[in-house]
Amino acid sequence: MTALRVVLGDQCTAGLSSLEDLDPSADIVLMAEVMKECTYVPHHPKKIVLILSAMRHFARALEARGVSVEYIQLDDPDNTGSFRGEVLRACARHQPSRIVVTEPGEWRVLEDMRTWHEAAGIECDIRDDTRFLSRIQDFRAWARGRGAFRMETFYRAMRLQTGLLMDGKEPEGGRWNYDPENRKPLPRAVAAPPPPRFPPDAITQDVMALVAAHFPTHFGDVDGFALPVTNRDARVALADFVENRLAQFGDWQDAMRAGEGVLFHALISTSMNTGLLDPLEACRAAEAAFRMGLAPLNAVEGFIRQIIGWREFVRGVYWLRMPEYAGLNGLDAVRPLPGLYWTADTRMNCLHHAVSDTKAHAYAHHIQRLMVLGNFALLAGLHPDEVCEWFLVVYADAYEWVELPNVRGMALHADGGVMGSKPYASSGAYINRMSDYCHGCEYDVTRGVGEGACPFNALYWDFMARHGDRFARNPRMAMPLRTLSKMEPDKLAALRAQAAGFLAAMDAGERV
Ligand code: FAD
Ligand code: DLZ
Ligand code: SF4
Repeated sequence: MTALRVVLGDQCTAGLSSLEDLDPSADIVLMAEVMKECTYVPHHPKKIVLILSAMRHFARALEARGVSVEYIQLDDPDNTGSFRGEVLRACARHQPSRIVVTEPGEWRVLEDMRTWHEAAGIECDIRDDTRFLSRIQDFRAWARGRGAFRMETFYRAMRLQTGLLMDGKEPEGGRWNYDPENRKPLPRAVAAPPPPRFPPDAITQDVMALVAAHFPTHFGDVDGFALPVTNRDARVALADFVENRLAQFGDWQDAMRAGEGVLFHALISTSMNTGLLDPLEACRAAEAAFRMGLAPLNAVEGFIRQIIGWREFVRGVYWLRMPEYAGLNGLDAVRPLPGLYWTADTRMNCLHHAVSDTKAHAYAHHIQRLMVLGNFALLAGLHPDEVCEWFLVVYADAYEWVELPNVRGMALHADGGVMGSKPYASSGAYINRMSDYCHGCEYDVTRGVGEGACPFNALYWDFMARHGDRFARNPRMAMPLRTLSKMEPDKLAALRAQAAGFLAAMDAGERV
């Protein structure tokens, strides 16, 4: 009785639920590089390299354990180009009695998977993804009956569930959340140790050549690819972070510096999202560093919160609210995405660096994504569909389950406040405080109007004026709205005219 066990590109995990009861003497694992997954959005070439190389390494690791793996390469002439096509082709070849698969990370793939059983005429067992700490049904049960549910409440439940940083039933140190201590600007004298690089082996080099040949027009390139593509390397990357950057992760978590994209961040999202690194293992390694006195509580709590809090929470929101979540546009934003998101050709130094880093590395850290790229999109009223697609394309860690709530919800506030109780809107002052971008900028961050004034300032007040009524009853928006209401009408009019002029120039394709 052969089972066909289908493993997707972001499921490169030895303990995957679909492999749990695998019988090596009878079962076949199917892994397929398919054109549809490479092009449903035109992914950054480094993202495609990461996934295809991780798949090839994982297939070898399974074979080394005696598992029969049917591995279909992208340029196989018989490759049908889709999961469905490859599953049906494998069923015709092997006549399995059933298909076993772990639920995917994207709604569109789940929809497709649900048709496999009928198309193949055999049972298709779609199993829970146990790599997450909170199952989809657990999150649903937790969310039921809560009008507004917040990450912080969920996070506390996850701390209790995992026992991470707990002192009995109380949080370690007496507080659940040390975020207020994690917003320090980075002094010039502080240097961040560079993260380790994982030079491509022969398998990765083959994949790089394949990807460079097939996707020459995609944003970015394969050059300099150095991400972990195996479980072993992902664990080396984690250990390096814990040893060299974790202790300062908290303090400088929100800081940005021109030319240094990673700073004290962990650079492990690509590994966790591809299945190469266990999120709980990452949290336990950080907790151990705290217990040994090697990293302070604010850093370790902050890191653990990102993983068992935010990462699990966004996935819960995604599966709870799909498919309608993908269409939400709560602030009625309609402006097309400007070309500068692809070219980095802008006078705004912060955006120039955030886009350039993204293009070079398929990575930008959280604050670059939220407070520069996302903030600008929010203030300028860019259409959520276009912004979401951009974020899905450009980051090596992007899958819809994590990208969509972060972009449509957290950054664009298009979900009516599910992901955040207030929009993450800010003027240039925030970027100036948290980075050195403004020093090298053609614009003047201290000015709101006139030639050379920082666009973020006028756009911020224009945003507040446009949406003031919507946020009037939101206590977290009281302060900026009070300032707005006290503003001289002439001053506000000048700021709004400045914003309108800037947006018109941007829409006309001028270099802004
Ligand atoms: P660190 O800053 O070192 O954090 C450690 C880990 O915490 C990350 O690896 C990640 O797994 C987790 N984490 C932190 N914040 C979040 C969050 N908000 N949501 C989910 N996990 C989080 N993360 C993705 O994995 N894929 C995405 O497509 C993605 N898109 C984003 C888009 C926007 C607009 C924003 C604001 C955030 C997005 N994030 C996304 C979250 C976060 O920016 C990245 O997880 C992080 O930058 C990855 O780098 P790191 O491993 O160095 O993270
Ligand atoms: C993102 C991606 C890419 C680029 N290519 C493949 C592939 O060729 N084969 C594969 O199995 N998976 C790939 N993936 C990951 C899938 O898109 C991912 O599994 C789904 O989006 C569900 O999370
Ligand atoms: Fe960005 Fe404004 Fe600072 Fe320039 S001055 S880097 S546009 S925030």
